Amino acid sequence: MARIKTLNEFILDRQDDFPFATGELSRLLNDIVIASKIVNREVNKAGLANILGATTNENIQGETQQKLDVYADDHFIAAFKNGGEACAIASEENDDFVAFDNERSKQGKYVVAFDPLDGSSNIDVNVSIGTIFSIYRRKSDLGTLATKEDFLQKGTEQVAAGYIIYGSSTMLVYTTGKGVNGFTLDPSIGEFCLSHPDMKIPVDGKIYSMNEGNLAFCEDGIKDYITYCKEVDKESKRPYSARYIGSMVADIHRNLIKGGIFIYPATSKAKEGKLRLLYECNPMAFIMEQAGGVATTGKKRIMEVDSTGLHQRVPTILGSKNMVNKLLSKL
Ligand code: AHM
Ligand code: MG
Repeated sequence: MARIKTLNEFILDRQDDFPFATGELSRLLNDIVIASKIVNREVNKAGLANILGATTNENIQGETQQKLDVYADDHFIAAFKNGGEACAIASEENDDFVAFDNERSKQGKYVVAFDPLDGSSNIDVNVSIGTIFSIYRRKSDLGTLATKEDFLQKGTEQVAAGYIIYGSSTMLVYTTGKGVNGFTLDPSIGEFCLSHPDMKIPVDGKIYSMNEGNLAFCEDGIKDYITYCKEVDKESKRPYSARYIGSMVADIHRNLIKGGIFIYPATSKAKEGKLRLLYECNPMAFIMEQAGGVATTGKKRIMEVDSTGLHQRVPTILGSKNMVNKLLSKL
């Protein structure tokens, strides 16, 4: 029988993969794992516990927060605060970043930006959702309170990034810049186990993922590409399949495994698109590039976009190299 490798064993084996490795980053990842297991437990019983449905609060972007969003946010923040390896966090659910004001956390070398429950409008209908995280080394001095500048770094500065998908099974996928590895939660032992070593996105694919309801508001290059996806051409295996869950983590996870392109472009209604650079696009771009794919705004590499605000949005195109390059040729 093949020996199962747990995430903890994997991290110990690959300690040298962690930039500036002295164990803190591994412990930080472990904090994420703990919080994700708690969130997973709640997500799994969302229909049972009286936790479904919207709160009356709106977050900074005017979206109604779901109770599970708040629950997930609280648990991830608590894990980071108690862990002591992060000096501050920024999340989709908080207008401003939160700097931890205790002596241990102030010595933390890292800041974490995260979306606690992405795709949360899908919670009520039992569709896959996810957590996305991005880790940076702080810029401010150790021992002081973290500052906003600690977060406003380019995606190229990320030291680790990943996502957890709460799907038909729960998986953690992450990178520290040495490839991408995926772990599936075995509920019987409560451990993430290595199930998808060294993930690579196929160079080509047959899936395009976009909210085509917005197509009328997109620039011509995007419209041309979507027309191209639907054209019949046996040699290039078109028409492609349209697959759009509306949960970024699930759409990207599928395309990462099967090959495909994910597009959330700028529209005349949303000039910068919808997705957030800091805690949605940069971490997914890091994973995509580490898996051999491409991540661009259409104009430049996502990870080279200057970071100007915690909730900054950017047009997002991610996926198989040949598909993204084809789209870029039309812009
Ligand atoms: P959220 O962070 O508020 O959940 O929004 C992000 C989600 C992504 O998961 C998904 O790709 C996108 O919004 C879907 O948006 P739309 O409904 O406009 O297609
Ligand atoms: Mg989100």
